[in-house]
Amino acid sequence: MADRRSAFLQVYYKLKSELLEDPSFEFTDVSRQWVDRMLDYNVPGGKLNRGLSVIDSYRLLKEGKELTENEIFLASALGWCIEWLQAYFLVLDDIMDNSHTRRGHPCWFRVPQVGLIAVNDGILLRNHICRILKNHFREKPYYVDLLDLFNEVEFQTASGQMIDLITTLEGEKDLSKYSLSQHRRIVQYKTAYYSFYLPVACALVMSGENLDNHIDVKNILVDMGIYFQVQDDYLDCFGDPETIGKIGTDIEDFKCSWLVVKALEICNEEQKKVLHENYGKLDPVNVANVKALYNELNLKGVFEEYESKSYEKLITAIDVHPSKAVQSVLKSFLAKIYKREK
Ligand code: DMA
Ligand code: MG
Ligand code: MG
Ligand code: MG
Repeated sequence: MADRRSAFLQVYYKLKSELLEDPSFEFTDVSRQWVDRMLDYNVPGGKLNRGLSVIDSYRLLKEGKELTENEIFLASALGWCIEWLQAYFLVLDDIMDNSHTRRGHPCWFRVPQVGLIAVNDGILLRNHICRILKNHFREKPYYVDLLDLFNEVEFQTASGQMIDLITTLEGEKDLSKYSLSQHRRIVQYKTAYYSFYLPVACALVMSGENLDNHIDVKNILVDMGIYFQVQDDYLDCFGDPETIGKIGTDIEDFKCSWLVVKALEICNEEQKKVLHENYGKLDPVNVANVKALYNELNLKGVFEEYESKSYEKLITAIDVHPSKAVQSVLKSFLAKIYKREK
């Protein structure tokens, strides 16, 4: 396990050094150092689940055939493209969500001297994906499919971020618009495609598969991604900041979180009033009132029930898939996130 991670990280250093010598730009020492530090700060410090999943999935799709060194390198490079995509979205997400910490450190835009330069760094991170794909996949018959896949998924994610943000708009703070279907729509787009579908889709494309023939796999992965974001919403309030590496802001930000949707669903009129009066305010007293209400409603218990139900549903859906290799890909993915605490 530690070995896989360090082999994967070696590929990160190779890709980074190529980007720092990109012939299309005349780097100075200062600009090269900026990008170097920006990448180390934002790209490799997460769980790396998405990136490593490309290699795992590719291996499972090859059904026991030994992978060549080159295949491992290419799958790793695609894995890193997803980690780069994630870094790009997170750098910008933390600005928009007014977050404080990420992966146990201050958010990039909170680092002295960075500030809103982080916006352009986000754009650079996004551009690096195309540079990496061009450097290593340009001659492959599936190059266009990869570019198309990344473009599609980026569009879906950015659109999800948009609806996540516009549902919280000031001046029309109205909790009655928050429903499970609205929540589902937001998280399907902002999280599920890039976090779950994309790693497996990369492995499928590399194996020469046509993605149009794998809509059933996509549907299961999207459901898994929705479950994953419900966990994220839960951990935002109930997780340990030391473990998850970030301090929750969903209550302050008036987010359409799974927790508030569930609270609205089961609360009485009096409790609803408490929610309306306290949700979406920066004052810690208001935040504490919302959390007290969540405890009163036993949202932990409601979540645990949702968690085991989702798990069973996903396993049932996976078990009817005709391919054993695809089943293992999906089950290994699910095992990584079931009952996660970070
Ligand atoms: C994040 O949703 C989605 C993307 C595309 C980064 P979020 O704001 O709930 O994520 P986090 O809790 O990590 O800030
Ligand atoms: Mg956020
Ligand atoms: Mg967000
Ligand atoms: Mg969150």
